[in-house]
Amino acid sequence: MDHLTLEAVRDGGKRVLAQALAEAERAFSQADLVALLDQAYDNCKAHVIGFTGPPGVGKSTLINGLIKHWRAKGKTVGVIAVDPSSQKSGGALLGDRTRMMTDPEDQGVFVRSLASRGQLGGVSELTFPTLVLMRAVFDVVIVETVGVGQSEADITAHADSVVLCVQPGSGDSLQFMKSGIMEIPDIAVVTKADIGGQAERALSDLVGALSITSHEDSDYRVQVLKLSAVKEEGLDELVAALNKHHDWLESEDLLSEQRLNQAKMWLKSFVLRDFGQKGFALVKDQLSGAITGPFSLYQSFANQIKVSLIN
Ligand SMILES: Nc1nc2c(ncn2[C@@H]2O[C@H](COP(=O)(O)OP(=O)(O)O)[C@@H](O)[C@H]2O)c(=O)[nH]1
Ligand SMILES: [Mg+2]
Repeated sequence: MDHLTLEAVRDGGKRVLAQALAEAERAFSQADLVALLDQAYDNCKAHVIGFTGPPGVGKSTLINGLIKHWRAKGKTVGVIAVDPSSQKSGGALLGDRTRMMTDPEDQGVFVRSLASRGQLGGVSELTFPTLVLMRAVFDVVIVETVGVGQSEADITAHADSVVLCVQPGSGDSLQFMKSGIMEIPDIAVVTKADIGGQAERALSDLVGALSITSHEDSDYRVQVLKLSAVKEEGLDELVAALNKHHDWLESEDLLSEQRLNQAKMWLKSFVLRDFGQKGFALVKDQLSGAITGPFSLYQSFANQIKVSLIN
């Protein structure tokens, strides 16, 4: 891959992007790729939205509906589907694929599937370079994970806005939220509102749960709504809620802060993965303030650690 610039990726369509992502997910010791990723890090243009909630709640169907909505408005969309279970079963992802029916000829929508590698930080390590590149290319980047618990903490760290999906007639997500296992979302939606009375009940349960757990030290109020992806009802309202949250993040200057923290978290977990606590201790102080170019910084860290450990 010779001197692939961000402009070349933006202009090259899905084939060039897929090629760059494949390299970024394998390794990025090549100077070209490091430069590309750092350039992408500095040129984020997407609103990154995470969707969370138990399997079957309707996330993929909803995402499909939103893709249609944004494409109709001329916005480009990238999707990162993270599947913790696919390593073993190989099954869940296939289900997602069949429901995410995007037009392969449409250069404005792109789906990347990633299998997470086990428990500890696996999602973050894999997802960060992919996320950085995709958010420099698309107007909207969606991250969907399957499952609850650890993967949800990861998604919160990666997204600007987090949407929790709750299924009518199931108190699972509410229990998670009440017990503090799960991060508080920015927007909570009751899916499958076409089912009827149960959706109303779920909605009031959600409002109740969110009134006892709220974003501390923040004046943002979690938005709660119900929708039906199948009937295409409530999607405009969700998009409006997402825009409202994004505007709030911008007005509070929180977007750059969140992205800086993501970069630091990734650097930490990547250094720990490659060099352990002993290696991390050598470079830890360099992560305390502002950082630039996380991918070249990783190279610099790796070199510093190797030199120190040899001497
Ligand atoms: N009635 C109804 N069913 C839905 C709706 N959205 C999704 N479903 C169904 O719920 C099941 C799981 O949906 P899916 O999007 O794969 O859920 P995910 O596992 O959270 O991604 C599928 O059978 C969908 O057809 C909806 O708005 N109304
Ligand atoms: Mg799904």
